Amino acid sequence: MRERIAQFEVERIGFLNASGQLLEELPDDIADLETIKQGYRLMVLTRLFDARAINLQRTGQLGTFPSSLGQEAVTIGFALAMQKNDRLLPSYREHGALLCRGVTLCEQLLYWGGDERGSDYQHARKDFPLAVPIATQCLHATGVATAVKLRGEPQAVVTVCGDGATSKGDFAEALNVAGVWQLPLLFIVTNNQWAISVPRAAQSHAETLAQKAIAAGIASVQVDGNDLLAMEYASRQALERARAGGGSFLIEAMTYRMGDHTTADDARRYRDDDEVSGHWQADPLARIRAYLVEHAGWKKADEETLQADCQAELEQAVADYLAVAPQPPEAMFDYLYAELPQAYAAQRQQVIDRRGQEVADE
Ligand SMILES: Cc1ncc(C[n+]2csc(CCOP(=O)(O)OP(=O)(O)O)c2C)c(N)n1
Ligand SMILES: [Mg+2]
Repeated sequence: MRERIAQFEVERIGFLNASGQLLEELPDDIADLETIKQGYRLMVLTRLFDARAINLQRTGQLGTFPSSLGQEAVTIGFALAMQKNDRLLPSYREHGALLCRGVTLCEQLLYWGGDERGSDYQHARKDFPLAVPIATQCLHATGVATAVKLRGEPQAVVTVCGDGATSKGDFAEALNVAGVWQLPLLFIVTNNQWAISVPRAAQSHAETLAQKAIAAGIASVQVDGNDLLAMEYASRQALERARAGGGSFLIEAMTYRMGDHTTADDARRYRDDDEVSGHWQADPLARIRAYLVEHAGWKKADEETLQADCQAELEQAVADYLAVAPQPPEAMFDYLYAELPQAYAAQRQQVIDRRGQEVADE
């Protein structure tokens, strides 16, 4: 006997072509124009922030920084779809989502400047700090989603990781438990085609990354991640479903990392300029701006005002960041434990004593 016992397919969602024109009629419950304008503003601010952060790093005023250039529609699209009390467990390239959640530019600069106070978000108290260890946040998110579910809370949880992260055990384990326990959890896989110097094709032989959810019994879709409308829409549907008890969901967001991996990388050593410049034709900002021009009467003057406002907001944040007095060296012991273990307490005291000695020697 031989019969088909299961069948799977992966759909792709996109509403706008690369020039911002509609590919099909929009669904009735597409985001309203005010939400899209808010999203566009955050995209502009994020792009300016990105460039400024790199300048600060190059002039010794910030630590290593990972650019999100080209990925703004992914990160802002899903964040726009979240409700205030949903919880976010981000990776390190989610500057735009953090902004949307109410994390300030100054807090983000503090974090990338090596100051732990930047992770103590004043407005997004229940969101998690960035996770730099790859894919670990996916497992943390299953814990948070389990707590939400056990408490019977009506919220959903979102976690974000990259294409490279999907090769890690943590990712597979998180998907598995999210499926078994039907957790209210949305996985956003930002497929920006690169994991530092490892291209997507060398990462997995699977045709899509969305299909990795299928084995865990989780619904998934591939979305044009450079289309803000599609990202917001697909994320909102997945979150509504999760909040209503429908279980987890995975979105593979197709985009491209336009910049270096971080300020410590030089991507010209492993990829062609031609490949990168070709992707500018799918620039998510130009695309949604074209949509607003056509459907929301967005004018040159609106654009100029927006750019000037964002620039002023950014410069104020940079000034605030640079005015924060650095913490003393012993602060490095202060943010991991509620009560410092004896061994570390002794080391902390040594740091203080040594500094006292240095001051005395001067
Ligand atoms: C556990 C762990 N292993 C290795 C690294 C080093 N590392 C930093 S970023 C990165 C690549 C991640 O690629 P991807 O998941 O595609 O995310 P992207 O950087 O493209 O956003 C690696 C291997 C790390 N941070 N954590
Ligand atoms: Mg990647």
